[in-house]
Amino acid sequence: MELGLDAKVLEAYGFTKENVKITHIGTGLINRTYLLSTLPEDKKYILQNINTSVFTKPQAIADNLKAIADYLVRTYPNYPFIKPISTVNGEEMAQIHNEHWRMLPYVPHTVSLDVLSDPQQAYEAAKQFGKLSRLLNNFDASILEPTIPGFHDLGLRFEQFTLALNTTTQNLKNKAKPQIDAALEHKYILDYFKSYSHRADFPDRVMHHDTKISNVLLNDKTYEGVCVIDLDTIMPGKFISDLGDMMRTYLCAYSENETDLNKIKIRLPYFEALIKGYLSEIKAHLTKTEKELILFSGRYMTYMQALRFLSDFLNNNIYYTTNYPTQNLDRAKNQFKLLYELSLNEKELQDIIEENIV
Ligand code: GN1
Ligand code: MG
Repeated sequence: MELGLDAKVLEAYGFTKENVKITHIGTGLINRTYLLSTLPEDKKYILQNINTSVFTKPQAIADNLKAIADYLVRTYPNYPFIKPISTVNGEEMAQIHNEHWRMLPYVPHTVSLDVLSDPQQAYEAAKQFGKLSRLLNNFDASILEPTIPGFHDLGLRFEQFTLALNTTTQNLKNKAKPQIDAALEHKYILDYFKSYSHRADFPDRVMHHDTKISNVLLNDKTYEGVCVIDLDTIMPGKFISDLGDMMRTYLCAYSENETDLNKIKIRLPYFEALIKGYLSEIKAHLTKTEKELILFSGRYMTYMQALRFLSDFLNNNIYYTTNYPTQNLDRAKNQFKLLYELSLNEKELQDIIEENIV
């Protein structure tokens, strides 16, 4: 069948290929996502194939989402938490020929953006991620199972980079020489994090772990935030993950795929909006240590993503989807440039934080 989608997947959810129209949507690098529209009445659903070489424990995703959904239904019943729709047999996922599929409700009158074109969008998105963490502030994060163990553990990512460096070819090493040097020079970011990680007021929280703008649904007319999506990596983590990944992905007008490094600049109004939106939800719950690490969160996540892209390049592009052989190296260059811009603007950024933290 077209689009690599077996008819049995549709049958698991009570559809046939005659009564639905399927289109490939989304820009994720990991899972495959489809929009399914029923014929003739045009009800919409999201159908996703879970990449089980990345998410090796799809059951953990299902269990986490169930635990959180049950909690939110009890505590904040009006919150639109996007939980999977069961198969006709009452299962949380459909397993077809070793592939895992799930179906999600389609939220009408919403849009998901790939790029931000107005600081207000940063405000709304950050508010949504902050809201999710606020609503889950009293939820026991330890009952969730990490769906990707060590996902945002910079120590692990540095080890993986070292391993890639030790096992790659001389040719790839030569190509990536400046970025390898940059990776080693920035190791102080990891050391700085380690000096904080054992503090008592640096708790594990429920984090989304993938706060890119396309993972927030906005109202299609007012652009107000509605809810967050792409919930595979909701799991225990540190506060810096979500805020830091928003800095990494919202502050520059160009994405991690941009190869013209002159375009990699930081937009201060977006930073201000992001800080205001996030803190409007979560400020009252942040500890002293977390507040101290607000600006650092952007560095932490940008450095980690640079390491991840660089490692994948050295590993011959086995993880991220790429369109050309040096794309992961280009992405790493882009992220190191962003890291540089974060340092360059440190004073202005910290001033904005100080104004909004009181
Ligand atoms: C991956 O698949 P996608 O685009 O939602 C990755 C994130 C990276 C991102 C970089 C499970 O997310 O951690 O930040 O690519 N997700 C996983 O674009 O590795
Ligand atoms: Mg994702």
